[in-house]
Amino acid sequence: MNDALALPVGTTLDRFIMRKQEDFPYATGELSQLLRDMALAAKIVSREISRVDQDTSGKFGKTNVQGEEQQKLDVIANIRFIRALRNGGEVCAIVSEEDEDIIHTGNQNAKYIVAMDPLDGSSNIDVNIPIGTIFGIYRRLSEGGQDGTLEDCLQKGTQQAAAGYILYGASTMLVYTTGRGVNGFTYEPSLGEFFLSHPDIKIPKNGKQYSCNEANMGHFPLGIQNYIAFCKEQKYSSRYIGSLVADFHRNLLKGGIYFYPGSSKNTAGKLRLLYECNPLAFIAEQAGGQATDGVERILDKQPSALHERCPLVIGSTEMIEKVRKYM
Ligand code: AHM
Ligand code: MG
Repeated sequence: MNDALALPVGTTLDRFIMRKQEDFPYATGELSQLLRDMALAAKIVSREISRVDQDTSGKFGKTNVQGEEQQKLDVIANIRFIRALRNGGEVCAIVSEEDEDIIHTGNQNAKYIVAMDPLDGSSNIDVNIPIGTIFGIYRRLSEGGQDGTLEDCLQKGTQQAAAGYILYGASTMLVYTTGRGVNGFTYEPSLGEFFLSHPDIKIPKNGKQYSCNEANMGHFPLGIQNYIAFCKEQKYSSRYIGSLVADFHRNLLKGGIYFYPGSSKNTAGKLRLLYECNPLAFIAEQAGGQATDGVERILDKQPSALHERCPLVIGSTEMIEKVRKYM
């Protein structure tokens, strides 16, 4: 059954979450609370992004675990999400793009793990172009009463209890799934609420847009190069923002394909399995699309490290199947 059935457009996120919890008589409400905590942090980060001043603009002056230069907003978003999850009490451990090690929240009896990229699309932060937050939520495997473990964090994408993203664009949107369809909520800042705006999102089976960094074409696997040639023959449009959330969101609503393949320079590509590929793969599949690394379904991949990278091909089913033929 889909989550959105019987709930009208305009339903607040809080009410939506509460009503969905009522569908499960034995639900304890912890995942619901966690989702509300994510939404609270999203509102705060949305505000920080839209107010451009010296506290929020520009470089932070340090590099993160990936060796990438951090922007002030990367750091602010990381702090805000961690704080919301720590105070919310439902998460024992967090994996963040901005931190090398597992972040233990001190909530040792909490049941959930969150893997997140607090602010994705770093190169677009200071130029008023859409950026996003990506998150995947897992149930811990270890017993409560202690910190979450590495094993808790290195679960396959199939084990996600929920996943979502926040898009900070012309409007701020929260899109998430708990494995019963995908629903999108638009933030109304004057009211401080997310409202259901995109119930039961289904990605079109086919599309006419492809998104990749074509400057890297010469380093892509031959199969991908041939697929791009096919897209051009078909007169598809090339649409690449360079913010994964924004590119994915457009393709989700309109039909299309995004790829960041491995290359001769970086065989595993650029994107991170735990907090970029897995959450979006869960959403894509729940919306009727697909996600693969070119060989294997993303959600079936066994992670071996917190910040492991993996090639990503994601979007409309017929387009992914076509790429597979080329690969
Ligand atoms: P980030 O997590 O450092 O922001 O990197 C991820 C981003 C994605 O949002 C985007 O699709 C990709 O990197 C763009 O990379 P490139 O500039 O190589 O095309
Ligand atoms: Mg990222």
